[in-house]
Amino acid sequence: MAVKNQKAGARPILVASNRLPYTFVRTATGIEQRPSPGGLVAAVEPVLRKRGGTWIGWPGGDLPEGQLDADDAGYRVAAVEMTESEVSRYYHGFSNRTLWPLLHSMTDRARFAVRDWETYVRINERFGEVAVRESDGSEIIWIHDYHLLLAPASIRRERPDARLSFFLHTPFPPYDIFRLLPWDRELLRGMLACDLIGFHVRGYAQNFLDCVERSLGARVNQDEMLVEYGGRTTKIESHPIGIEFDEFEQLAIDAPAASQSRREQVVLGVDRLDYTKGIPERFKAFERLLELHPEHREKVTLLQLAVPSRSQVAEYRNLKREIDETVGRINGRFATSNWSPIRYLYRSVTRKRLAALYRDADVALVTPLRDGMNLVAKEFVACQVGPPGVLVLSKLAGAANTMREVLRVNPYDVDGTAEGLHRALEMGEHERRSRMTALRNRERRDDLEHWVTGFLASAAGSRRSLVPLGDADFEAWLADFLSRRYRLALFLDYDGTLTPLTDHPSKAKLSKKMRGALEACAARDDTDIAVISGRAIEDVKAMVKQPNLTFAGNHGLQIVGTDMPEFIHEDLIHYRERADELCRSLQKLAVGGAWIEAKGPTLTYHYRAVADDVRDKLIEEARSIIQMAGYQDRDAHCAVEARPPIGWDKGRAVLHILRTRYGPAWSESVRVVYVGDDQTDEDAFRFLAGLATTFRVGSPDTSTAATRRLPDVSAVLSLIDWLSRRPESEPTPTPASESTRDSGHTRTRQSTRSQT
Ligand code: ADQ
Repeated sequence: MAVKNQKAGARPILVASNRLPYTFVRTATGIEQRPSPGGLVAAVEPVLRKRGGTWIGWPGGDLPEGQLDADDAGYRVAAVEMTESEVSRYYHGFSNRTLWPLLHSMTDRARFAVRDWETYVRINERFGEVAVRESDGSEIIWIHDYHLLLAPASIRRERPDARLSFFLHTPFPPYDIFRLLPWDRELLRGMLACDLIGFHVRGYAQNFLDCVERSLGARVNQDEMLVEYGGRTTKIESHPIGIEFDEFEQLAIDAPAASQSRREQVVLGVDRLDYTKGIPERFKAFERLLELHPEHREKVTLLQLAVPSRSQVAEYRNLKREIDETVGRINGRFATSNWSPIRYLYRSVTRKRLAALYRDADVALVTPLRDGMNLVAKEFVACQVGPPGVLVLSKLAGAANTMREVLRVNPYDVDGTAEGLHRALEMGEHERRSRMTALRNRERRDDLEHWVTGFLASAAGSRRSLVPLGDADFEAWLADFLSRRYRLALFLDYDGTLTPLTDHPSKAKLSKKMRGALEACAARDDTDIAVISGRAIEDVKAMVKQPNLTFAGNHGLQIVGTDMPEFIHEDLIHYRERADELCRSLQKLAVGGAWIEAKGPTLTYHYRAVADDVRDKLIEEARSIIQMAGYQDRDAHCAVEARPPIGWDKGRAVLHILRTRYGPAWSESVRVVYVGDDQTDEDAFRFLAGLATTFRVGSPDTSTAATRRLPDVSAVLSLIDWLSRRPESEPTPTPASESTRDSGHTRTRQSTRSQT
């Protein structure tokens, strides 16, 4: 699709944000186009005007499809349509009632509703579809903000090579807060589909790195701010947003002078009406100022502008009421016949008017309880073209990270904020000028253009990747866990873990290197290896061909180990004949490349070679035959497994091995590492949660209960190789090994070897 106004040399941009820069509202005279409120539009719209491209977003409800016309803007716009109920669940619901408070660390305000989440998923998919439709593949796709955390993944699925970047305008909270969200991992995975993720400040970026490492098991390099997940590397950067400094400054210069000479000092507050902005707390601090410093009475006025925002959400309506009441109370308490302490305007004003108010204010009181950045602080500074005013800024706004010369306050500390305000009102001209000059110089330099250019240069720049997984990673992940006191019990799945997946199980042979690493690891006195597979036990033994290992076949229904008695699940006997019968019934579906792997008491229906158009039908029939035969059907890689419904899985098999080998107190002497790539390994990951370090191989798009991820079989090889070279453990007799000996089950290899 052609892109208008594209500047020579610069890649076109496709911006996706919840709102289009204009909201289309049906009025008595037709459809009216109104600028959308908020910092995002103020920040990004001028960029598209300059560079050209496409903006996709929600037009605001009243726009019939195909009627969008923003030609004047100089860039294309494409609407993402939503029904009223979708707006209610995706926007008012999940975005504003769940994510907004959570991202601002206001956990007690966050509401979690499954249906809101489901709609959020659907709308993000829709954004993805429109982006894919509008993109010709050459653009930098730039997705904005918390409404669209999943959209990158849906674009990436269709466009594996897209240049995808994301900027979050809110804070990103610490791990302990983000993980309250029942869908935290899905959102993190959605974001990691990007090549670049930008945050306002480094602290938010670090919180994000912490979350992806701890919640997803992604590989993170904190120094280089890189994340590797599912074979893709994402750069994480901080890009503090700026404002159109020159434009605000000019508006302030041009604005008409105030009509009369003022006798009062003016303290200005400008915000969207939002509980994160700390408006009631600000009023209370102002009230405290009047209590502590009565000399300001009748001499200072607080002028508060608030743009109406999210009034469909009950909390915002309640906030409005609270603010109205607080203003009434304070004015009632202090007003005199010719002075009201607070002037409160609940409406939007033009930029021109705003610039004049900024210019003429003596103090800007910007006290959010939490804010991604806060543009008001910067706009105030840009408009200080006359005698300089003072900026009192919350330390909890992102802006406080760079705007060092402000008077910093903690908005939760009412007395402290009142004192900060007092100091601002009393500050002498020299100090005001020194502080304001430094602030203005920085904001002039780090303006909006600087932010956009910096972000887009990074988005267009070369893709980075982490150095291949290696010893340093394993050292960091496992060295403490495997401290020298413990033996290692290493559990390994076979297909997809020790060998890459192949089109037929017989082709999945161990590589020479993998065989060597396994041998080296198994040769250690302090390490026991068990291979645990869905294959029949004889089959997996024949593939691995190594003595001294334990083998578990049929997902652990059968186990043979050098140091333990053979195990066959007692209920299996009932299933041998039934499995033969099931095999016969399924034979009729062994067509078009499908085939049946008979594994004694279980079997697998393989459909990897089956053509797409008949696949679903065959799978459905196979499932139904398996269920009719009284078996459980389970998904495997291009296959359906038929498993006896006897409540046994890889997790239980692992526990059986551990208890039999090392006794019931095994966890005091043994450390468990489990590596697998399959759905059936998830049983073990869940079972071993808290008891082992578990690794899921591949499959970045599926959720996992494993502690960490490994991208592929070669990473498994590096892990086993590292395990074979790690420092020897120094085993000491433990109660666990005593009880093992006493119980007569078996002896640990450690005691066996020390006797030889
Ligand atoms: P917002 O939460 O919307 O932005 P903020 O950065 O303060 O907050 O921007 C508000 C914008 O609205 C400013 O440009 C301001 O001039 C304008 N505005 C406020 N009150 C107004 C009024 N009464 N009339 C007219 N205009 C008014 C989100 C994040 C912020 C982040 C921005 C940009 O929450 O932390 O700074 O995005 O990334």
